[in-house]
This record gives sequence, structure tokens and C-alpha cells, in this order.
Amino acid sequence: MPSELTDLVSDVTPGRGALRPARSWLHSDAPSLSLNGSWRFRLSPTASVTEDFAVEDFDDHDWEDMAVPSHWVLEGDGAYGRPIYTNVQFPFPMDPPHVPDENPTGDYRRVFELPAGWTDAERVVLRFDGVESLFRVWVNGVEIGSASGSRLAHEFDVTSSVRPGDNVVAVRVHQWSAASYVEDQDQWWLPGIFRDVTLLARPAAGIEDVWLRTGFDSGRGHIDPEVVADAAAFPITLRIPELGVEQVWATKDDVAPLDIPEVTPWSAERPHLYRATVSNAAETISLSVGFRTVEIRGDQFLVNGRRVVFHGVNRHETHPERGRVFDEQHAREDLALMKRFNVNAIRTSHYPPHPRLLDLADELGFWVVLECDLETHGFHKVDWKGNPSDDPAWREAYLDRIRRTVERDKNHPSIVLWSLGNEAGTGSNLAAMSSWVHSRDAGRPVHYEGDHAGEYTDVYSRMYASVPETEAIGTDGSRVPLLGCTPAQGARQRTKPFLLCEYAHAMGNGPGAFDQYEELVRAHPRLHGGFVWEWRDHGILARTADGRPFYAYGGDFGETVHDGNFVMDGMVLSDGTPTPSLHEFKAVVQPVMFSFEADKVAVTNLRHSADTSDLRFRWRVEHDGRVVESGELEVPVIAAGVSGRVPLPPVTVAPDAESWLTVEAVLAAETAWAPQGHVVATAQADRSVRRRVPAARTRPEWRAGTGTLALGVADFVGGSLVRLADRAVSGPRLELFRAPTDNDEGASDEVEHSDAAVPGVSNAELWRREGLHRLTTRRVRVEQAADALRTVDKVSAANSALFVMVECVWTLDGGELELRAQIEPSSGWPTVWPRVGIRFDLPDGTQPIDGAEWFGLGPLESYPDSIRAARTGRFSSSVRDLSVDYARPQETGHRSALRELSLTSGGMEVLHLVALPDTRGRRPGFVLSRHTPQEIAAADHPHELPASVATHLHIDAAQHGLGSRACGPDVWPDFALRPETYTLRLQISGPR
Ligand code: IPT
Repeated sequence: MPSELTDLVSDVTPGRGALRPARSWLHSDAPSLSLNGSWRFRLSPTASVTEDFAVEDFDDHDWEDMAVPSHWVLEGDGAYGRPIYTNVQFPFPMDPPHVPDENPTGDYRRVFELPAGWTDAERVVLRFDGVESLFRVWVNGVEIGSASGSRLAHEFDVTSSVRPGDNVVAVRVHQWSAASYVEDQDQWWLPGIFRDVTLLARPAAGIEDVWLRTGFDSGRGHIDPEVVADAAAFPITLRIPELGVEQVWATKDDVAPLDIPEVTPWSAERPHLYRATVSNAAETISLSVGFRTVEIRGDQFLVNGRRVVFHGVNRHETHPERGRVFDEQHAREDLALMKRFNVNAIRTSHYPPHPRLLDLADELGFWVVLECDLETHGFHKVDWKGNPSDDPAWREAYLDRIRRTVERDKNHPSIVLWSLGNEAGTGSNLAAMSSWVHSRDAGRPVHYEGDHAGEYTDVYSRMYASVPETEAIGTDGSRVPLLGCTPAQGARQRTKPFLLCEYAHAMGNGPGAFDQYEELVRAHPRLHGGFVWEWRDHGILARTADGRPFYAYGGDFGETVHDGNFVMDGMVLSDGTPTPSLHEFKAVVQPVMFSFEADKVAVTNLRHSADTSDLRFRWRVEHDGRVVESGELEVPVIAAGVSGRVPLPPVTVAPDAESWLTVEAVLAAETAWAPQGHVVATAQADRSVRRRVPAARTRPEWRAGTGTLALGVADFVGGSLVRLADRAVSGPRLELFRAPTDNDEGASDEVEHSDAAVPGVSNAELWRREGLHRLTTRRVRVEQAADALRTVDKVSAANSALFVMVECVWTLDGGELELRAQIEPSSGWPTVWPRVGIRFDLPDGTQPIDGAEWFGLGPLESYPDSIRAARTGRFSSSVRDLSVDYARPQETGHRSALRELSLTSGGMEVLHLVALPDTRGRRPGFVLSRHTPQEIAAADHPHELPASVATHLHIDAAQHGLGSRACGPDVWPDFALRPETYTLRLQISGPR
């Protein structure tokens, strides 16, 4: 292999020939030509292929067509290799800065015609907005340069190489390079030219760059402009028509700050933008200006003088078919979905997104933490030995990355923090990046989580801190040491605003505890909220051998080293479906809070600065989930941070039904992201009269019996239930198992607050060891009395001395059938249980059960630590829609606090159940599913579930919480399910 080539792919510098300094990604009317489209393409398995393809007259007729932008591994159905998913691991040997000779290399060629008239352009610039990971460029056979920094823009001056008429541009892209060591983000490795390629005609005396820094203070706006242009480019004029601004700068020296007496500020809530132009004779640049001042005062992070609370998400660029290729419509819909779910902030994990995304964030309104393209997480494995972050050889590459990041996006009002990168350890190169940002942009603080001791960053940031740790950070008196800090460093960190750059790992079913974090944020002003990990699953749409579509994750493409489904940890599934966790998030962070009093409700506006003039309020009363009254609630406009008490309408309370009052804040008018009437916040008050729970039924005399009898709708043979309302049934059987969630499978050490978990061992593993998924039963007793049957079962697992006694008592009183099941564990169970309840299997027969209607909590699934989105009401659903299609099948579908349940077939009721509370007032939940927990646990993807021939009804006396242990703390003790005695009471009848 030629040594020159080795030099290039192992080169730790950012490349040769790209224009510096980097500049803003501007909307200019100067001519440009998109080179997106079909290119000729050849893929080679190594980097050491001849470069003859770069010459003009190279014959590429036997090459293939490749779309630009795209990732070659997502094109051609595997013809060009496959995607690789790793989280922290490097998919190549750790031999920095070298990469293996097996280095997929894509050669691209296309012809373009230089538009007539461009010969007047002073310069012709070729811009690449994103190429992974290292590329070289030739124009008409002349080598122009090379660059790395996959998610960063690079421009090259090609003036002297282009000519009128046809031109040939050739690009060589290496998948692996030294840069791969600093781009070790938790995502798919997706090589290729994946963002736009554009040819720009830069006019003589054009405006090279502009930066309109803005400020806002007590109604006044401030602009501090910076213009990069030759003397010949002047005069240059700034115009903001809506504000009557027309400022002519005759020379460079005239470019000076200006004050505007009255402006509407920009905020994530009211993203007011002013259209501005900066123009001269040669070109006009259009900008959207938003006035806001970002500032840290003490331990407060303020915008326009008011504390910001981030209700944020980590957003990767991911699309199930396009990978990181930007699709503006898709991105706009994603951001609109965030707004509808009360998300107000985005961390661009872990690199700058396509530049248009920031235009959308400015327009729709988000606080943005803009992160640089940098992560060296794999060095963690070797205790950060050789980490580029502290190696002077890498200094220039680090600085180049942050300069390109800041320069490209500096005009966006939505960006309120610059982030140096993610999980890159710590070191002097990071400190150098920070000081460069400080010298370049005094208006935005610097974030980087890895600076644990707070040596070079302005805000204190952590990921996955537990609730007690977060509380310790929020308070002063605490002696709790902070991660990686001496006491003095901890004290320094407590002088800064705190945010959780990642928290609440939303992998699979979960997370729990959003509400506990939110409570802390409300209690401690130093805590500024955080960013959920993460917004969206990164599944790639693939097909099984027999053509069935599914969302692929790590390992599905035969990778040797991969991290499985750790890439599926979003609150939105790969196909865009919001999961229940997103609904939970929305409910927990809702910007309006209601506190009920006897005949009043206190309405608190928790927003940053917007009042409630955009909202209407409405109320309704339901009796057992059926609406009986409704109306509008008169609420005066409430300013941000203020609370107002308003009278409630008189509520009609039913004597024989539950009476619930619901209030809602809804959008008064349509917005860019939701229709009029969209619900922003909601709350319920229970106004029911207390009603007596019927006493437990007793039978004075039991006698041994055959157990073959009919009790109302139930038929028993040998003590076993065989039919209910004329349908075959088996059960009830004790079920302690749930198909482990990703959090149940998590083995993090953060279990100090859960008494039964073991550090480094997942709860799911403990459950498997105890055999919870393979319980066996021994019938101990069958007895009968008048209109009654009693069975006693001892349930246990092979090779275990632990057991659970289950007593079922069936009674018929006045024609009403009741089952009372008492579940009593032996002593000595070492773990928490995933669930405790009974299961009925209902074979399809001629009338498969395909629907449910219930009165209880809904409409979506809920678990003890993720229950805030659930409300009390009457709901219906198909059995199919009761389950969420998590990328890896797992426990789903639990509806809490059940009162009444109808099972339906083709819309007709076939069975009706009433669930009575136990003596402590606890109500069971239910899960209705086409698969058993054991079947679900055995499948790695939804399409691997077996064909189903029955519907399974679980009545759960309790379920274990969800937690966040896939990456973070285990279930909080209040929501852990400890083995203890539970009683279930069900009244069962046929169709009514
Ligand atoms: C953290 C990463 O920053 C993030 O990119 C993602 O990988 C997340 O974990 C897990 O999904 S790092 C982890 C060691 C806490």
C-alpha cells in the first residue's frame, strides 16, 4: 500500500484544502447549483485502489448509479455492504490513529455543466454538508483537497479548476479513517455522501459571512452585527422591514451595534422572528432574526432574564430508510410532534444536524443545545489511555470541529448553548475548544458533560444521575460527593446551573420516574431540567427472507461486533409512533398545573415567559366514565410563573357511580404544530361519594368434592374451570412473569435504592434463575359448598423450594358469580417480582376475542412509576392496539386500576368482569394479549412471535415499576413489587 495513502487515512489533522475560516450556512440569492442526484459509483473493499478514476476521461460505464445524498450501505439491498451498529465499541481494532486495510471505499463521479453566466463569478465554491468519514475531491482531474468531520460542512475553492460547459467532479470516500476514533457516537456507522453537495457562485464583492448577534432587554432589541466582506463589498445594508430598520454601512468601519426601541422577543414558547436582509449590489442574504439574551446569573440559566427549564429530548438524525440523510418534511413533522408533546428543547446529540433543522427550530420554537461532532467513547475500555481529547496531535482536529460547528450555525436564536461533544473523556483539547468558543461567542455558554470537575465549562451537566443524586446537586447543605469531584470541585459545580444532558433512558417499555425528576426541578431553582434519552428509535426498515418488513437493530445485519437493540431507545418508535412514554412525558411536563380545591381550581402557568392567552379551558363531568356535563371554564389570562384561582362549576355527583371532574387547557387557535383544540394540559379530580365494597363472601362448610359443577356462567371439571359463558377457557393460573422489558434486562450498578436487586445482574436474570417463567402447579385441595367451589394450589418452579399458595374461591350469590383469589408467597423470596396476578387463556374457537372496553385507567398502558398520563375513564380498543410494538418484544399493555372490563368479539360482548378493590383499596390492572409472556420473551423481533390461537387475559394484582436501568437507576422502592399476599376479587358474567 502506498505510504501516502496510509498517511491520509491515519491523518489526525482535519484534511487539506478546505476553506477557512468556516462561515455561516446562509440563504443567499447568489447563484448556486445543487449537485445532489445520481452519481456514478464504485465500491472497493480497501482504501488502496488506484486513483485513476479521478481523471476526466475515465470510463465509468461499468460503474453503477448512486444517489447523493445517501449512505451506500442503505442502497442496493446489501450490494454495497451493510450498516453496523455499535454504541461504545469500535467496530475495528483499537490501533489509533490507524484503521484496517479492510476499509470500504466509495468512489463517486458526476458531470455537471457550469451554468452560463457563472464565468462572471469571482469564485466558484464546492460545498459538502456531510460526508462520512474521510473524503478527497478532484475537479476535472485536479485534486482539490480532503476533509474529515462527517457531520460538518466543508467548502473548497474550485475556481481555477472549473470551466465553461461540462466538468467532472470525483470524490473518494473512505468509511474508516483516523476521524472514526473521534466519531464514536452511539448510532449506526453509515458511510457515504449523506448530505447535500452544492456548487456556489460567489459574486465579486459578495458578502462572505454575516452574524447578527441579538440581545433583548426590557422590551428593547439589540443587534451586534459582524460582516465578513472585502472593502469593495460596501456599502452593505441591513433591513428589517417590520421594525423599520434600514441601516447602511458605507464601509467596514461603520458596522456597529444598533438598538431598537421596541421588539417582540424570541422564546421557545413564542418564537417571534423578524425577516431581515443584509445586501449589497452583488448579493442579498436573508436571515430570520430572533431577539433574546442568554445569560448565566449565579446558578441560574436565564434567557431574557427568566429561568429556563429544559423539557428536552436528545435528537439524532435518523430515518428508517434514509439513515442520517435529511428529509425536511420528516424533520418538520418530528419537531411538530415534539411540540404537541410539550417538548421545548433539543440537544442535537451528538453532532450538528442538517443546517435546515435549526431554521425549523427557530421557527417552531425550541431551546437548542447544539453539539459538536465529537465522541471518543471507545477509549473508555482502555481507561482513556491514548484518548485524543488529551493528545496534542489532535488539537487542530478538535479546534477545527468546534469552529465549523459554531461558525455554521451561529445566527440561530434557538441555539442557547454550545456543547463540545459527548463522552470524549476529558483533556486539554476540550479545554482549548471551550476557550475558543468563549473568545468567539460571548453570548452563549459552553456545555460538556465529561468535564465532571467543571474546569472549563459554564454549566454543570450530568447524565443518568439518580433522583437522590440530582436532589443532592440541587441543594447546598448536602454532603453527598458529586461524581468525579473533590469537595472543592463539587462546591464549584454547585455555583453553576445544572442540567441533565441525558436522563430517563426510554429504551423499550419505560422509563419510569419522569415525575420524580420534574418535582425536583420545581423545588430547586438550580436544576434546569434535562433531555430524555432519546427522541426516536434508530431502527432500519428491513425485510425477512420471506419479505415481511421489520425494523432492524444491531446484529440484524450480521455485524461481528454490535450492541443489539441499544439503538432502540426512543420515545417514538422507528415508524414514528409515539410510545406511552412520550404521553407520560407530556403529562409530567405540562406547562399548566391544576390544583383542585372544594369549589375552585388553582391554575398555575409554569411557562418560561408566555402567558395563557393562547389557551382556552374546558371541563367535563363523567359518571363511571360517561360524560354527563361539560362546559368552558372562565380563566383570566395568567402570566408566566403566576397562579390564579377560578371557581369550578357545580359538579353533579352520582350516588351509585364514580364522579370525576376533568379540566383541560387547549389551544385556542391553530398553530404551526397543532390544530385548534389540541390538549396542552389536563387534570382530574375525584368527586365520587364513598361507596361500600361488598363484604367478602364466606361459606360455613366446605366438603371434599369432585369439583365438577356449574356455577352461573362457569363450568368446572375436576375443580378446573373449563367454560365461561359457553366459551372454552383455561385458568386461572398464577402468573408471576412478564416478558422482561429492556429496563428489566438492564444490569447497571445503580441499585442502591432497590432492596432486592443485585449490582451488575439484571432483574430479568434473577427472575429466570428463580424460574418465574416456568412455574408448575400441584393441586392441593378441591372443595365444594352450596353454590361454591374452592381450590388450593401450590405453585413453584423446578429445583426451587420457594412457592406460592393460591386459593381460589368461586361463589354464586343471587345469580352473581364471584372469584376470590388469594395469592400467598412462602417466605424467603430473594427478588422483586415482575408481576403478580392470574391468567385466563381464551382459545379462539369460532368467536376470537378481539376487543375490550373498560372503565379504569387509560387509554394507554401504565405502570406504577409511569402512570401520570393515564386518566380515569371508559375506553375501548382492539386487542391488537392494546400492545405496543416495541422493537424487541417485551411486557406491554398493562392498564391500571381496573373497575370494569368487557371482552368483545366482532363488537359483541362475550364476557363481563367487575374488579373489586382489596381491603386496602387497591385495584388490579389488566393485560389482554394475543401472546403469553413466555412467547413474547422468546422473540427478538415482533415478526418472530408465533401465530396466535388464543387471547390471554391477565388480571394483575400488581406490576413492578419500569425504572430506567437499561442505562441508569433501577425502579424506585415505592414502585417495586415485593412478594407479599395479594387478593383479587372479580365478578364475572356473560353478555349483558
Ligand atoms: C450515553 C451516551 O451519551 C448516549 O449516546 C447513549 O449511548 C446512552 O448512553 C445510552 O443509550 S453514555 C452511557 C455510558 C451513560
